[in-house]
Amino acid sequence: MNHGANANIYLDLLAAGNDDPDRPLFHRPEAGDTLSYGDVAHRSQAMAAALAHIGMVPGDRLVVQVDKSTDAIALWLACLRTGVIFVPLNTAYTDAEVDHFLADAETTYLISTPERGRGLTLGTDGSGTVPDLIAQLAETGGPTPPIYNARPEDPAAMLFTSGTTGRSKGALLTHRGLLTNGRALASVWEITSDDHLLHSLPVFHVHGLFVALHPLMLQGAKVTFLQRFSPEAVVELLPHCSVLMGVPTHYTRLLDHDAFTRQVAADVRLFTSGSAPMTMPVHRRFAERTSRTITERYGMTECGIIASNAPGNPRVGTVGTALPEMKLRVGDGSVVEVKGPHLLHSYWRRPEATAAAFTDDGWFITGDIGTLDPDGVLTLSGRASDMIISGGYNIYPKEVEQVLDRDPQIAEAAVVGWPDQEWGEQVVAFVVLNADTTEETFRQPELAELARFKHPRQFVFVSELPRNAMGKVQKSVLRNASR
Ligand code: MCA
Repeated sequence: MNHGANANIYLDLLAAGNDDPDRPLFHRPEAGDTLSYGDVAHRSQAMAAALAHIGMVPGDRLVVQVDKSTDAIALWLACLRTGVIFVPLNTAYTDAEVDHFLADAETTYLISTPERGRGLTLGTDGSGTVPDLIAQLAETGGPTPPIYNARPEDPAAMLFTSGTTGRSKGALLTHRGLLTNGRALASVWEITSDDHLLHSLPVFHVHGLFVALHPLMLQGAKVTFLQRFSPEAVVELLPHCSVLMGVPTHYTRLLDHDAFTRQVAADVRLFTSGSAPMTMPVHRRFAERTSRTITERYGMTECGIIASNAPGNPRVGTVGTALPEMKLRVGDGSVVEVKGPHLLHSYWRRPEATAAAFTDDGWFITGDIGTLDPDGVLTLSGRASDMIISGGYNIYPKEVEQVLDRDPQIAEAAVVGWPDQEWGEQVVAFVVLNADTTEETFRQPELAELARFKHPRQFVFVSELPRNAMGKVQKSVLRNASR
């Protein structure tokens, strides 16, 4: 759609409501109601007025750590409307972790849950100081700010990621990048206004917030919006839906649930999986149970979705071909490199990190290892970095090691991922104890500053860590110790 000079993706995401404000957008099974495109536009407009009221202006960063709700989505849309950069954070992050991100984003604007009570608050049920402010402004009839006139390259959101290096950086994602990615996905996945997505992903990551929602909203389609993933809820609601997007852990949990049957999956035309590799046994079990295949796709916070299989005919074990407008190649050390309009603008205030993330000829270095077949089909085989992916969450070993190294019982520690049936990988800490600590006296280290999903599930005691001639810990030896 052409909105004159304004490249704000807000206009595209809610365009379906222009002619038909009553068109359903979010069906909310927990609340037992449905919000239309018009309702969501109205709510985001009221939230935009609230953001303007507290003094936020285009380019300001708003850190948001709230539980999943349609109001959280309205807040994302409100940020687009006002030109404020939306910075969503995992709800599992501790206050210490959030403080780090606030400092890095150079902002004091924070919206948290009513339970945490930090900054302004937004609950899942219309509670919190943000809804209170909206109600107050509605009474006093304050002004509604105009829709921010965005240039295509303006940042819309900032998502923290450690890329391949392990140091947290804010990836600035642009209006153009999000729009081209959303449109490309709608095209490759053949999303139409008749589609109905079952949404059970968290909305603080690119996957649940952009990959899942945008292609559907751009097409004026409908979304059944679950507050959290549970196999029971998915089994109940899936028969009414045509699309399900998940991480491999969602699919293993569904397969472990007897009520997930062939009938439940029968009318779903597209199952996608990403954020972590799907194993062949899970693909096989899924096909046996449902006679359907899971469409794997490949993405990254910095790039959105890079490659995907097509619905219906996925080449199982591959992540498909590059999306329209994206280019793929395999560079030095078999590392996958990409180019195209979806890519991040830059890392927030880190020009060196931005420069280091690209090759001299302008390709983004993903850090994933892969091969391209002559038809351009990409198969991933691993990562160049030590990053662990557990249940679709990225975990950086260094961050955990730094906390373990401060424990007086520990001389040194090395953290790796071991294969795990449910989580894909689980966090394992190899620990060399100090002379005055034994395996018997060892107590669980103090890890309270780290989100719980980063905590080691196992401690393995060793007398020394394996090192190469340069003195570098050989993580591959520790990873292979699980076999
Ligand atoms: C929760 N726990 C975890 C994880 N999630 N442990 C390891 N890895 C995890 N991912 C732990 C909690 O710390 C807690 O442990 C216990 O599990 C229960 O927590 P709860 O929140 O109730 O767990 P859950 O609801 O069962 O969550 C599991 C989940 C969730 C549904 C698989 O992790 C999830 O939805 N993951 C999707 C992630 C995702 O969307 N990633 C996209 C990023 P304790 O009891 O010890 O406290 S990647 C991306 O965006 C790119 C672009 C891409 O390609 O998609």
